[in-house]
Amino acid sequence: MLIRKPRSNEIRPSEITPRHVFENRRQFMTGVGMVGLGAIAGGSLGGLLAPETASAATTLATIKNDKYTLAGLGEAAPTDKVVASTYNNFYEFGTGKGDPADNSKDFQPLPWTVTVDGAVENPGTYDFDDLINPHQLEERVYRFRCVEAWSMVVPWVGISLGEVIRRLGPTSNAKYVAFETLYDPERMPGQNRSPIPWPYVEGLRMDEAMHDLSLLTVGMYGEVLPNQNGAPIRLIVPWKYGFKSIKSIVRISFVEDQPPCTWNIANAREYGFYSNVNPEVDHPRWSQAKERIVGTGIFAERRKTEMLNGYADQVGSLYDGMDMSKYY
Ligand SMILES: Nc1nc2c(c(=O)[nH]1)N[C@H]1C(S)=C(S)[C@@H](COP(=O)(O)O)O[C@H]1N2
Ligand SMILES: [Mo]
Repeated sequence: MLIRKPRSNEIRPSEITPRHVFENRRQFMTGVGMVGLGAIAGGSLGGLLAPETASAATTLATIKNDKYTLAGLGEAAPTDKVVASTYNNFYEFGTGKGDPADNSKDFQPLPWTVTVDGAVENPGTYDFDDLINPHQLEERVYRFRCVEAWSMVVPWVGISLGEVIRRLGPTSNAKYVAFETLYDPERMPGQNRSPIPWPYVEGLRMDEAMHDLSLLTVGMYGEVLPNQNGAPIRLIVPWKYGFKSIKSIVRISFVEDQPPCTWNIANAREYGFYSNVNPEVDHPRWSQAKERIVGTGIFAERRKTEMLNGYADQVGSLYDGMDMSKYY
């Protein structure tokens, strides 16, 4: 499918349409079903996020995906929004949990482009607006489990990664998808130090990337993604440890060989390519059997970590016959 390259002088409908009209139209579109990624009739996410309008319109219209809900996780409430946006790992803005929120305040995510290359029919540099159709945004509540043995429950907003990949058209040589974060030390001050090599890179096997659970994420709690959570576009792969969910993506490459991943480069013994959440395979320095629920206080009871973070029914078959302790 053709991905539309906008002319630079084109006025985007969301820039001229009042938000309530835009959102009503969006609701109408929901009833009709999915629309094509390129053929957007009205509205663009970038328009909503543009500096002139951002303060007035950071709320995103979403389709609530009823497969991935709070109830489905057995939860009554998500993690507090303030907690989820002030307790972060985003080394590009510092290694402390509060650093990303403190040091990303002035980061301007837009304009933003994502370069698509490798074994793919539609390579190119895409404007954020051409990759993400605002009419397809879904809200999905996922449990999110960091390798450091803490977890959160977050209502993410995004679009199925597989949906986007299908339109980009990987060729039969594409066995893996590699992702890369922006490298710009002036805008990401943590990159002036090297606790890990830059740019941050990650990857998935093609079947993992195509799985419905893999979410190309642009928002959370019904609003655009805060800078510290990986604006404007990041990955969420809920059955894997959090570090697979790479933030602020500028490149998507379709490749034949297993791509390098930042934490694996930094410490291969501790962090593997797969990094599937697994209570039975301990990290060399700590147990993965339980997790602390972020925001519940240090004396709160720990939760038992579930196989594949509770998504085993959905993704377990991806690893049939694979020794998960060898391929950790
Ligand atoms: N580019 C980049 N992506 C990243 C990281 C990072 O440091 N840089 N940290 C990872 C880790 S370890 C985790 S647990 C999650 C944290 O996501 P959150 O801050 O939105 O909870 O982001 C992941 N993605
Ligand atoms: Mo993490």
